[in-house]
Amino acid sequence: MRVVFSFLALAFLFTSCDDGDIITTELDFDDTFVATNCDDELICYKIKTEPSESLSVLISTTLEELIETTVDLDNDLLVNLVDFNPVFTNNQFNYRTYSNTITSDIFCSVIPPSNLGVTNDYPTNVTATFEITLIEDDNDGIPAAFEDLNGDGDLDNDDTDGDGLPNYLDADDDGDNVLTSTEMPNYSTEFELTQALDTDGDGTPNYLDTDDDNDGVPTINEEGVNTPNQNPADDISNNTVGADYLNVDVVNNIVATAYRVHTINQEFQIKLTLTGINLSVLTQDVLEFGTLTSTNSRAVTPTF
Ligand SMILES: [Ca+2]
Ligand SMILES: [Ca+2]
Ligand SMILES: [Ca+2]
Ligand SMILES: [Ca+2]
Repeated sequence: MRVVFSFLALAFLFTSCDDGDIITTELDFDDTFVATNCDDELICYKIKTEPSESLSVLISTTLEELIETTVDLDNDLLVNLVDFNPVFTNNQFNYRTYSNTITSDIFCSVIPPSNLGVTNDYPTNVTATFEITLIEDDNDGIPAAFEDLNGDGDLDNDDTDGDGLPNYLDADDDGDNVLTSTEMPNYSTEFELTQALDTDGDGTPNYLDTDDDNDGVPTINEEGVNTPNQNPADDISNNTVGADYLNVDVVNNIVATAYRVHTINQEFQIKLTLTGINLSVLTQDVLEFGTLTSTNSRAVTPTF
């Protein structure tokens, strides 16, 4: 329903009349857009068929510059967007119609396709305003809401192992070098904390328990079989029982010296609004161009 509403809203934006102007243009583009680096610039565009039309705007930036992050001043394991609201002026905007079917390769191709059959081309200069949001998650199988251990609604102040990574970004919440996803085999979309594995039955689920088998040797030190590789899950003396950190009868104690590398997934939501549109066929000068979602990841290793 939300998408349908957006379509209608966009169509209305371009079909309203003023002072008797006859507006024949009706746009019903999707509310997402595509962005491609083109030389030193970024082209943001959207295309449709039946009829073939395109909207495009060329902006003096790159996708990498838009989503650039910088290390947090208070915690070098965290990052922040350099600019969450960049504005660019004097960008070339084109609304085009075509007689032939078009594909995305009409933009920024070394050899543009021939016979596009452009029937109308409406160019103008616009101001492009971005609103960028960065959402990070450890994708460890524990929904972020359950990583708010003290229930105060603030995800940043829950850090079970004290390594500087709050639990919702920490793929190894208890800091025992066994990934939370490995310690949570019972994960389901209907997640309940009571489903969490608790091998030693001490009331603390494995993913928050630093001695999972309660044998007195911290899980992070149970790396006696292989050369320590910051992964106790692959140290198995008895295949029947499983990894030594879950085997109360194996108590190899190799003192750990490092945390494992942590991967943090990133989702950048990039919303673009164009203003200052000055086209004879349109009366409005503002266009909610749409939203682009870009994903990435980063790796950090907390100080041991
Ligand atoms: Ca942590
Ligand atoms: Ca976590
Ligand atoms: Ca554990
Ligand atoms: Ca053990």
